[in-house]
Amino acid sequence: MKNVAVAQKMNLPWVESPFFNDLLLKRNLTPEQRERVVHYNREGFLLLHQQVSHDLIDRTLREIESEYPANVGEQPSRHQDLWKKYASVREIASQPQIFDVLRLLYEREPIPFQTLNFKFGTQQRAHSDTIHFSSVPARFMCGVWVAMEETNANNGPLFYYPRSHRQKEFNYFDIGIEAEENYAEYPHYEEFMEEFMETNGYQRQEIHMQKGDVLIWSSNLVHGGMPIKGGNVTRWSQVTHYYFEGCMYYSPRFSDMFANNLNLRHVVNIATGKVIQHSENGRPIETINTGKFRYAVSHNFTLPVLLKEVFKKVLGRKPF
Ligand SMILES: O=C(O)CCC(=O)C(=O)O
Ligand SMILES: [Fe+2]
Repeated sequence: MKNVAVAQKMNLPWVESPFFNDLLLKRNLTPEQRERVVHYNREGFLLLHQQVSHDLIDRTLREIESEYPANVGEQPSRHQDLWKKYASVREIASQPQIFDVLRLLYEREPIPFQTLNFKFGTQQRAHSDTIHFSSVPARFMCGVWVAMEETNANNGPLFYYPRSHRQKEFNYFDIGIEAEENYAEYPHYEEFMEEFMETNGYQRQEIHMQKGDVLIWSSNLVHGGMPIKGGNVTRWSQVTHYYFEGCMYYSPRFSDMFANNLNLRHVVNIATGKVIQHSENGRPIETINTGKFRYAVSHNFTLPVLLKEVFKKVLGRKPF
């Protein structure tokens, strides 16, 4: 007789598992929890109304206001990791009720590791966050986007392609682009993603949210920001990116997967301030930081990787 428990055990979040329906039968969930996991599994995102208090949002806006100069021409399009400076940004990234939903979805401890604050719509083109933040095992990552004011057709609301998370996680190798050290290649990736979505039957959906609403998207859901139509209209928002414990965390954009050069990230848990240890199947993984890249030093032999980096540094070119 086949061993179902073993057959269905995969190194994936259960909400992303091909055995999701069977796994669901084994969970003892409330009707609301059930509805949430089913929706997340099928669509790749979850909209939660009124999750973050308006009081906290207003406090955050007051705190970060000085980061945005009055002269519109000098406005930074986004502020990364303001959590290091402002307790309120940290608080938005560490909301217990959101942690609970993430624990339900991923059944691992969430690790908020990056914040982005926006005053205006980003008008970002279609992408999946996995190109920036991936994990081993895969898909233990998600985005949590908090509306700090209403979004509408004018101020560049979010869009996503429902169910696109089920696609494979495209990396640069898949689409014939070399791993990079800057953003030069990134527009090619975005062009590919948009083209792929449009020619494979995915329908772009725009989402309008109220202040305090939260959108959780799965790591591989393709999304972006709509064009701003209303002139100088604001779209205050904060997104926090989360990993989950017990993984290796890397950036596919800077990695050469097949030469075992995973560009590992330096992950700090925003909620605790602690540096996160990379691990593989429960075993801690040590890392080497070459100044430019952080490599895994595991049970595998990684000297060639290191030598290659040294060569590159000394010669200013690749040795082979
Ligand atoms: O806020 C937006 O328009 C998009 C943000 C986004 O794609 C992200 O932070 O991953
Ligand atoms: Fe994104």
